[in-house]
Amino acid sequence: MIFMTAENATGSKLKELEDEYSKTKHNKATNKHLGILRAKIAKLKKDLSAKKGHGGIGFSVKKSGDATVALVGFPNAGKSSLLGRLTQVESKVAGYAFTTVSVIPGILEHNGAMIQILDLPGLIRGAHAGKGDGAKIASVIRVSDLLLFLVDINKAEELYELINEINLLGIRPNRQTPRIRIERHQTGGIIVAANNHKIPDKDTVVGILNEFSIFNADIYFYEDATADDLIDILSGNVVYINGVVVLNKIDTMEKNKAEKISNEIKKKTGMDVVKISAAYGTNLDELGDLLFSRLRLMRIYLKPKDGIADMEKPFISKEGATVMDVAKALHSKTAKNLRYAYVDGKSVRFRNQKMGIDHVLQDKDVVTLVYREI
Ligand SMILES: Nc1nc2c(ncn2[C@@H]2O[C@H](COP(=O)(O)OP(=O)(O)OP(=O)(O)O)[C@@H](O)[C@H]2O)c(=O)[nH]1
Ligand SMILES: [Mg+2]
Repeated sequence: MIFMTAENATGSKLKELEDEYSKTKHNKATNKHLGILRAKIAKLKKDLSAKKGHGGIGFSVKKSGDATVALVGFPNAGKSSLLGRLTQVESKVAGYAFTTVSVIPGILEHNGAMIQILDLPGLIRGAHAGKGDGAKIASVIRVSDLLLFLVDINKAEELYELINEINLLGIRPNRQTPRIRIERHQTGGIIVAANNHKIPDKDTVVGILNEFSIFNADIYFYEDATADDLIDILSGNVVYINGVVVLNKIDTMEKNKAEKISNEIKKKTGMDVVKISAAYGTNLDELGDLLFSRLRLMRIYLKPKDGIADMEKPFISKEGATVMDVAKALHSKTAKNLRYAYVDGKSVRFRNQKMGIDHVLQDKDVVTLVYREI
């Protein structure tokens, strides 16, 4: 006699739905059906991961520094070589695949910022379906601030497979959380408000909501959205992280050819692309600049009231930070006594302009904080 656990039953139901999904032809007539199938699949996955629980499935890694970047790539792309070049950390490099088997962190110091770089095992095709260490790798990727897609320029087309795999793991590079709001009620059915935005037809929206056991709700779309965007919001375990593309091993390719490949990727994906050689250390400064700006970091130079600014050691802050944010990060207790600041740099029109505590600073501003005398 074979006993089936609830988890097993959900798993086989999932397999059944995935099979049906892959067998169904995609066209206008099957759109709604496919949308609802995807919703069913997402709901089952959500139930499954809730049962398993998230604790303990990932590699353990402690975040440190001002921000964290995950190296994402197929085996042999050169992730460990790059980590070794960017940081002082040595991660085993070898001419065969699957050399790295756990997470190896290093710190890149660039523009005064400490950027944590995580070397990860190579991702493989089918990782989302539980092949290799997919789930563990995904758990680390999910908590990082930026994805660095590393591909061997000789196999540049693998980038698209890599992005696809990442999407299937519930990670959406270079996307924002879809602006959809769902207000649940006791009665009244489903009411859709889309204000002329392009969204799936009402039947599909209702069908998807029903799959997640929502039968009474007002749903507001604040922008164009697809059935998948709605499913992402409902399944609640999708993350939105920016990514950059790094083409490695350019030492093995003629310059014009490499340029052409890089331009094509830029055009197709809209992502920033840097060409490097991890083996020879080519263009690593350019890569550091890109990481710094895509992490939305900025340098603030602090100047004492009657002294000179420390141009060696900037205070690292996040884009959008105000004078008050900097004061708080420096010293949370004295921040309440902050009165104003003198600011020099891109965010002001005059030199040493007197600005209020809500003034938004910019990269490389020189700031003198003035506190109330107590
Ligand atoms: N020519 C050339 N070879 C490189 C470059 N970067 C890495 N390699 C070689 O590519 C192979 C794989 O490098 P690794 O750094 O181990 O690759 P990985 O992505 O960490 O591989 P896994 O840990 O197996 O996923 C090694 O033989 C490296 O010497 C480069 O810029 N140019
Ligand atoms: Mg490696």
